[in-house]
Amino acid sequence: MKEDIRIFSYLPNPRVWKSLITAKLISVNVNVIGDKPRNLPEWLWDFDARKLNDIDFKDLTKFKRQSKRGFKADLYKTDDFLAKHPFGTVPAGFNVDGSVGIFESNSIMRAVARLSDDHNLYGGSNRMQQSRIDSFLDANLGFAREFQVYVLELDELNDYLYKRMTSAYQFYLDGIEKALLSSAYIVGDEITIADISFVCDLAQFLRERDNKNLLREQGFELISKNFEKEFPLSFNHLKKLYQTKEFKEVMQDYLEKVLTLK
Ligand SMILES: N[C@@H](CCC(=O)N[C@@H](CS)C(=O)NCC(=O)O)C(=O)O
Repeated sequence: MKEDIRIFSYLPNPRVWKSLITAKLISVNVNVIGDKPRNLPEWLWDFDARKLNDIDFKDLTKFKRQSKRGFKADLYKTDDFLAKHPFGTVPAGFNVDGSVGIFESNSIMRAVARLSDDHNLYGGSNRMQQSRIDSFLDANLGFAREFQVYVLELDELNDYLYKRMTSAYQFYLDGIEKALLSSAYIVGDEITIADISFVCDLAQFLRERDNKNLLREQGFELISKNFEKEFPLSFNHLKKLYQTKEFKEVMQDYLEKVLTLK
């Protein structure tokens, strides 16, 4: 397969789906390399990422790094990986020869979108439209970072975290709901990467619903309990996009358990 962009990550990962859906819509080739989350501590994090064997582990102690977010075990990241990815996170994107690292899932998605000229997924040649798309991507990251912390602390929640997450959720979806009042898509009348990022991040958040009992045991309700009624335009938008071919092929049945899709 011709490779336009390489991504190393744990899999499956909704943050990687942003790039995969974008790539499908514009026929760009994204090569994804990775493994289950629990196996990534047994991988060498690098452009040429590979699974380590027993001998490697002894040789590679110099690459052993304390994990920072979302992993408990130590991780093996090469110096070159950290030069290309200074925050040391996955998904980790690379250009074809590995000389440029692209991090943050929204930015990797933008890099994929930029690889094709004849489409409007990233605003075409309209720079103001591109900037408006960027605005939504930044808003998305604010929401996504908040729920990353929430999900990682889900079995040891406290009032402060719960309130922060509730307010980030309300803030983000209020904005999306308003945007969808005046246009069919988040930015304008055609799909853009702002919609793709919205679907992947919101879908990941809605899997909060898998943890209803865990929340109850700690005296909390699902934050997304009334999502469908409270944010009907966002719900319909999510549902419509999730059911289109390119999204379905990548996301498969990710939302079937937590949303009524009829
Ligand atoms: N906002 C980032 C989040 C990336 C992130 O935080 N990745 C974590 C795993 S969820 C990571 O790679 N941690 C590496 C470490 O702990 O050293 C994105 O969208 O790409």
